[in-house]
Amino acid sequence: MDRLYQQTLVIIKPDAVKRGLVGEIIGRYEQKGLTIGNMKCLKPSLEILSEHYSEHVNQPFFKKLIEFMSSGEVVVMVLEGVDAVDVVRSINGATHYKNALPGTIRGTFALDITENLVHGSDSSINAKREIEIWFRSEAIL
Ligand code: IDP
Ligand code: MG
Repeated sequence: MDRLYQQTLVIIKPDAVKRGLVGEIIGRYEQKGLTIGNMKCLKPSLEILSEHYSEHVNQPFFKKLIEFMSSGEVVVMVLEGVDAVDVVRSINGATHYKNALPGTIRGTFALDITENLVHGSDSSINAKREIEIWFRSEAIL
């Protein structure tokens, strides 16, 4: 398989920020060799979260997810590197804490289905879509 240089979108969720795990989580991506292309801290609106999670709009957990994600500050990052999309998701671990392997971020720190510390794009196409959503209004400096 070819090695693809990719960008992916990571969100460090409000539970991780409240628990003081931002440095620990960013460190795991950096140790793997991924680099930070862009990064900011904000309290997301319901509108931007609805757009980001539009694929889940009909899921029973949607409202709880959006409320949780808007409950505090998050750190939004573009991470770059070889196969960044899949590498980030393997560092993050499985969505459900019971399935997340020890050593992954969720396997180490999560005990809740909703509050699972991190988001990582699930494909290169979605990474592009999500980067556009979260960073589109940036001024060109
Ligand atoms: P992912 O974050 O691993 O890509 P998705 O299936 O895209 O997982 O779900 C998005 C987010 O919605 C999850 O990270 C989690 O916070 C939340 N979520 C997913 N499934 C459930 C569920 O069954 N109950 C409650 N929350 C869920
Ligand atoms: Mg997902």
